[in-house]
Amino acid sequence: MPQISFVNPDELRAMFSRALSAMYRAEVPLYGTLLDLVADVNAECLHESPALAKQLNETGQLSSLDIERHGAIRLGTAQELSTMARLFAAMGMEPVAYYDLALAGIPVHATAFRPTNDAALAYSPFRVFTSLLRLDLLTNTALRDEAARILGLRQIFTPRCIELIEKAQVEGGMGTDVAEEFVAQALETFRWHGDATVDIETYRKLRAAHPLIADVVCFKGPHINHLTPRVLDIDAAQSEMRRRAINAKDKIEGPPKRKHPILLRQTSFLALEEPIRFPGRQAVEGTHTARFGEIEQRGIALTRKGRELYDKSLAAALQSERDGVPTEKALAAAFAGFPDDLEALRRERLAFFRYRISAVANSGLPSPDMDVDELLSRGWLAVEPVVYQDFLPVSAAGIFRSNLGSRGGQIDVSGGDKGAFEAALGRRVVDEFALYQAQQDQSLDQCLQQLRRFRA
Ligand code: OOG
Ligand code: NI
Repeated sequence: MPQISFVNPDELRAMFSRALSAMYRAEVPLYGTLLDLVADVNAECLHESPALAKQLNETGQLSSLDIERHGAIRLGTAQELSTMARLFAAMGMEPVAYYDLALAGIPVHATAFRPTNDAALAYSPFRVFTSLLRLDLLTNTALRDEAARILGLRQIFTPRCIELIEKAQVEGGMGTDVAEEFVAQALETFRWHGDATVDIETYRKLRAAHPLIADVVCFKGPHINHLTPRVLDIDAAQSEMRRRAINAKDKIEGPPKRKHPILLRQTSFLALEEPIRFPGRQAVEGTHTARFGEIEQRGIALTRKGRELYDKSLAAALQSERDGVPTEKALAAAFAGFPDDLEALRRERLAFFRYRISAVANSGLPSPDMDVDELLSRGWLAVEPVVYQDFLPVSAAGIFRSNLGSRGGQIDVSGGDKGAFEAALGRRVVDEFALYQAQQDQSLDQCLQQLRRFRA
C-alpha cells in the first residue's frame, strides 16, 4: 500500500483561515477596509513601542498578528454541531468553554473552537465562536415545531466534505493530496446565500419570535457572520473607524482601557442590510441583516478569582450606566479596585503568567530554599502575561444585540444547559481555566528544573 502523507492540522487550519478571509473579503468589502485600518494601527503601535514589538516577538505573537482572526457561525441542530466539531478537529481545533447567552435574552448557547497549545496558537490563532440555536426557549410550540422541521430538511455540509472528514478520521489525518479539496468543500458551508429557503411569511414569523431564529432557520447554511482581526490599540482603531466614516458601534465592549489590558475588548461596525430572494408561488425580494465587522484587542487571561472580580466590576459598571452615569466614568469607577500592575495581578493570583529564566539573573546561583516570589524579586525568574484566547458572554451578547436589531419577544429567558450542549456536541467542552493553569504550571516547572540543573 502506498504510504499516506498527512497535512499538519495547523497548516490545514491556516489554509482554511486564509481561504475564509479571502471569501469574506470578496463578499463584504467593508471587512477589507477594516483589515487595512487594523494593519495601519498595528504598524503604528509597533513603531511607537519597540518594547511591545519585542514582547510580541518573544512570545510568538508577532509573526501571526497579520493573520490572526476569529469568526462566528450559528448552527441549528445537534447534528450540525457534532459534524462541525469533527470538521474543526481535522484542523486541530477543540471546543473550549461553554457560553450561555440565554440569560441575556439570546436563544443560543455556544463554544469556541480553537487550537489549544502554544505552538498551534503561534502557527495559526484561528478561532470560531459557534452557537447552537435553542428552540426549547421558544414559547410558541407550533412555531418551534415548524422551525425544527425546516432545519431537519437542510444539509449544511457537502457530501464530499463529509466523506473527507470521515476518511481523515479513519486514516488518522487529512491526506496532503485532498487538503485543498477539503478546504474548498468546507468553505461551502460558510458561504452566504442570497436565497432564503422559506417564503417571506415564514421568515417574518420567525423573525418576530427572535431575529436570530430567522437567521439560523431560513437559510441553506450557517454563513460566516463576521471575521475579527486583532488590533493592538482598540481606542485608536475606534477613532480611526469614525474618521473613515465607518458606522461603528458606539461603545467598546469589555473592560476599560488599562495600562495592562485584561481579557478582551471588542467593537464592531453594524450589520449590513442585504438583499434576499424569498421563494414562494411568486418569489419576493426582501432583506436580511446578519453580517458585520468586528475588531478586538486581547489582554492577559484571568484566573477564576480574577474573572469573578471582573464579572463583579462589570456588573457594577453596567448598573451605574443604567442609573445614568456615562459609560466611561462608570467603567473607570467600577474597575478602580482591579489592580493594574502585573506584579499585583500575579501576587494576588488574579491573572495567569508564563515564567521564564531571566537573562538578567545575578551571578552565582539561587539558593535551594528560595521560593518563587524571591526568585522573581532577585531577577532569576521573569514573567510574561498569558494572552486570553477565549470570549466573554456579556460582550458577545452586546455584539449579538447591536447586530440583530430589536429583541424578539417570544423567548423564555432561563439559564444555560451545558449538559444538552455537550450531548449535542458529542463530547465535553475543554475547561479554559485548566488550559491556562497548565500553561502557567508547565512554564514554572521547567524553570525550576532548569535552576536545579544549574545547581547540580
Ligand atoms: C457571535 C457573537 C459573539 C464575539 O466576538 O464575542 C462573538 C454571533 O454574533 O454569532 O463573535
Ligand atoms: Ni466576534
